[in-house]
Amino acid sequence: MKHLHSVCFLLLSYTCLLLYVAAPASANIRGEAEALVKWKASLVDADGSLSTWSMANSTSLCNWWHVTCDLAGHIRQLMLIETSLNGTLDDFDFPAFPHMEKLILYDVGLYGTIPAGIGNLTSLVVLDLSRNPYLRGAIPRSIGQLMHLGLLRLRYLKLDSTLPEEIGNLTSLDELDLYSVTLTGSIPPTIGLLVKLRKLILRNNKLTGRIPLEIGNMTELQSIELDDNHLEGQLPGTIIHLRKLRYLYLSENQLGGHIFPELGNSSLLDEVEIANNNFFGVFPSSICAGGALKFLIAGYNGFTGIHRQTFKNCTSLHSVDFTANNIVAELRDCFHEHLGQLQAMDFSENQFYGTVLTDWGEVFLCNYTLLDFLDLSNNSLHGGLSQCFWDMASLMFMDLSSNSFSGVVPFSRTCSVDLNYLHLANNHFIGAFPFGLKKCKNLITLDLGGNNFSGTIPSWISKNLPGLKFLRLSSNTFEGVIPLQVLHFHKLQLLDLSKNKLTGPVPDDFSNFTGMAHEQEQIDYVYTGYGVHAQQIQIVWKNVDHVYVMVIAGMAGIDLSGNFLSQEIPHGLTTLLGIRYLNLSGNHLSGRIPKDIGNLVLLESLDLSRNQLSGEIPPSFADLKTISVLNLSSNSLSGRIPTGNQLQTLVDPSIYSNNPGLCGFPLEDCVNSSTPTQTEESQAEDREALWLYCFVAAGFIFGFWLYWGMFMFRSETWRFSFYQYVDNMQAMVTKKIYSCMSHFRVNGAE
Ligand SMILES: *[C@@H]1O[C@H](CO)[C@@H](O)[C@H](O)[C@H]1NC(C)=O
Ligand SMILES: *[C@@H]1O[C@H](CO)[C@@H](O)[C@H](O)[C@H]1NC(C)=O
Ligand SMILES: *[C@@H]1O[C@H](CO)[C@@H](O)[C@H](O)[C@H]1NC(C)=O
Ligand SMILES: *[C@@H]1O[C@H](CO)[C@@H](O)[C@H](O)[C@H]1NC(C)=O
Ligand SMILES: *[C@@H]1O[C@H](CO)[C@@H](O)[C@H](O)[C@H]1NC(C)=O
Ligand SMILES: *[C@@H]1O[C@H](CO)[C@@H](O)[C@H](O)[C@H]1NC(C)=O
Ligand SMILES: *[C@@H]1O[C@H](CO)[C@@H](O)[C@H](O)[C@H]1NC(C)=O
Ligand SMILES: *[C@@H]1O[C@H](CO)[C@@H](O)[C@H](O)[C@H]1NC(C)=O
Ligand SMILES: *[C@@H]1O[C@H](CO)[C@@H](O)[C@H](O)[C@H]1NC(C)=O
Ligand SMILES: *[C@@H]1O[C@H](CO)[C@@H](O)[C@H](O)[C@H]1NC(C)=O
Ligand SMILES: *[C@@H]1O[C@H](CO)[C@@H](O)[C@H](O)[C@H]1NC(C)=O
Ligand SMILES: CC(=O)N[C@H]1CO[C@H](CO)[C@@H](O)[C@@H]1O
Repeated sequence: MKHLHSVCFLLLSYTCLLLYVAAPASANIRGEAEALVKWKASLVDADGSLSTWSMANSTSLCNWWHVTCDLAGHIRQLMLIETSLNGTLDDFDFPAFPHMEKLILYDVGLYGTIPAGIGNLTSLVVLDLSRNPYLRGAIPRSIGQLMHLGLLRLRYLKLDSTLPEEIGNLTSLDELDLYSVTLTGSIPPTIGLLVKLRKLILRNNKLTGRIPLEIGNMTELQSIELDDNHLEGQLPGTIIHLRKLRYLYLSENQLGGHIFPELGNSSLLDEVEIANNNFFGVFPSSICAGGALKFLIAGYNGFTGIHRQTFKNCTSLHSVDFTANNIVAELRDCFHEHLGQLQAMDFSENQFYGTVLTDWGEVFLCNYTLLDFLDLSNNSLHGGLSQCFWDMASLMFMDLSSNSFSGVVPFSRTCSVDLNYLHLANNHFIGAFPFGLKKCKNLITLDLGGNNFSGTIPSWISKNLPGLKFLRLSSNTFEGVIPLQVLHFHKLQLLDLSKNKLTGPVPDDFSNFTGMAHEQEQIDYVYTGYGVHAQQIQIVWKNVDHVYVMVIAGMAGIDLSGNFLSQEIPHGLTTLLGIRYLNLSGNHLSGRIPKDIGNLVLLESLDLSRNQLSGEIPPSFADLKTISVLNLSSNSLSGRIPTGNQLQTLVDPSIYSNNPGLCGFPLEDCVNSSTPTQTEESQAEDREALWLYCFVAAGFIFGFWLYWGMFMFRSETWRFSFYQYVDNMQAMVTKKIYSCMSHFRVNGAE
């Protein structure tokens, strides 16, 4: 009996316990269903993605779309991706979901703010509200209550708020990703409490102030992405405690100071990007001490030197970019040992000096057989170019412009099949057009300008370099005629042969010269393993000599100025409807300006000055509707300057000066307006006057006869004859008017 009692008691207690646990559980589950249905009611749900959410279905909550339950039937995950709900979170009853571990509302059309109630999701491990660009306002402080949160991802919102210091309460956080959410203010020092954080992504915001020292406490950090903010001050020294750091992205801020040598100690350091800041001093010696560094991007800073040992141990380095610093250093000192993996090297716009040959004549750069991008432009390097450059099998882009390289470009029987871009401009190279280029069949850009190349332009260039789009040979001493074959380049967009000693006529069959025949819509980016670069080429455009960066499509033009070219301007030029500039100034061109020049409607800059052109300026000039720089001075042009909307804006008379026969705006008025070169306006006026004149005369004669004839011929027969006569008369006068008008029209069209 006693035993029975005990068993009964036990059973009873167990049932009670079950009831106690189960009853509230089902009540909670019903509450979760109600909460979802209530939120759904506040949304538009245009695409029906929530159609299963209904109280009629509340018993099968775990089968509702986008919902996942735990074993007890509570909602563990709510995951909506790329739907259009068009609503807010205001009616989301957060306390109803104490078991929710994952809330993902990615690109669902939310607007409004993130409610403070979100802090009630105390079991939450993953929170992602990315790509709801109309979600505004603060990150609620209550976010700090999410003690279990491992991932907080809010990308591409427009919060316009600060990062609350309560962020430091999220001590379980593994990844904090607030990429492009318009964060303002500074990074709170409490961030240092996130000692488990591996990824810190605050890229592309408006953060100000310094990087807090406390960052050094986050010893699990592998990735720091703070690029594209307004951060300032020095890099905190504590960062060297981050022994697991692999990726350090700090580009595009206003950070300054020195880079400390210990940064390279991390044996895992893989990528360092610190471009576009104000870092200065000598770049430390040991950036590769860890041995794993692959990318070092440090352009657009104020570094003044580079340590001899900087690239020692950089055996994994792929890309190094120090463009636009102030580095004074001997180039080959920095690379006294073979770093075998290097693919991209950009040391442009510094003051690197020395030769690219070693003391004993052995080349060092060519040992980088994987190199595909080499930019050493705008430094102080000198010496000859080694033949081995042509053997660098991966080379795709090489820019040695604006140095003091000299000598003959060496001959070679080979050329990298990948070589697309070759810039040797503004050096002291001599000799004939480099014969070695004959093998560089895939060149797109060739710039040999500003050297001392001489001899003729070879006729093989268009056949051997069929893909060429940009050819610049200006400011050399090339002589002889322009070979007809130059017009066989069917992709050429830019032809600059200016400032040489070329003679003879401008070749004139442009039928295969199709690269300039229509507007170019493609932007020519340089794609390398290291990244995408904008094409750059030096051109004289609108009287300004500058480096044109092709970030907009459609640059095309011809510059043959400053040679000894003679004969007429070929009419074929007027078929090049894509060109935006044409410069033929400073030659011996004679004859008339082609009458269809107005076809070149994209022309913005036209210079025909300092030639022997004669005749009138063709009226089609008025069709040059985008012309903004024009120069026709110092020719023998005559007659009235045409008028047209765009031409009226060119008010500087000097652009027509030194043409004794020219008149009209902006020069003096033409004295004799009856010359055949009168403007259309005055022609129209004259025509109107003539019409009037002719009609008055006709009316007078007609009326005279009608009136006086009535009196003269009274008898019926006579009267009949008279009206017949009047009819004839009328026909005759009309004929006269027409012949008078057509005579005028012929004159006017001339
Ligand atoms: C209930 O849910 C099931 C599956 O989720 C669905 O097929 C059904 O249409 C729903 N019923 C109602 C009334 O929404
Ligand atoms: C979302 O709803 C608001 C107001 O209810 C409306 O003004 C807006 O046009 C809607 N947006 C879309 C994308 O449907
Ligand atoms: C949460 O963060 C605030 C501000 O940093 C701090 O005052 C508070 O003590 C923290 N609470 C907990 C529980 O850590
Ligand atoms: C965190 O960093 C600060 C500043 O670097 C330091 O003073 C503090 O001792 C660190 N705290 C911990 C717990 O390591
Ligand atoms: C860190 O780097 C510095 C300077 O390069 C060096 O002196 C030091 O020994 C390194 N520390 C460790 C622990 O490797
Ligand atoms: C290069 O590596 C060696 C061996 O790991 C090390 O002793 C030396 O300090 C490193 N030098 C630099 C400049 O990083
Ligand atoms: C470059 O490579 C050649 C042969 O491959 C080798 O003899 C020479 O020592 C290397 N030069 C340097 C500076 O590594
Ligand atoms: C060379 O670099 C200097 C300094 O960065 C710059 O001012 C100049 O424009 C550059 N010249 C060329 C041709 O790029
Ligand atoms: C070209 O050669 C002439 C004569 O030798 C010299 O005066 C001139 O400086 C050289 N120009 C260049 C760009 O090297
Ligand atoms: C145009 O190209 C075709 C085919 O390459 C060639 O036969 C023809 O001679 C060229 N015409 C001119 C004027 O260059
Ligand atoms: C045409 O070329 C000459 C140099 O040959 C230059 O001085 C002039 O500025 C250029 N004209 C225009 C409009 O760019
Ligand atoms: C039940 C519950 O935890 N409610 C809390 C939800 O969040 C708001 C704002 O943080 C608190 O005020 C409530 O107490």
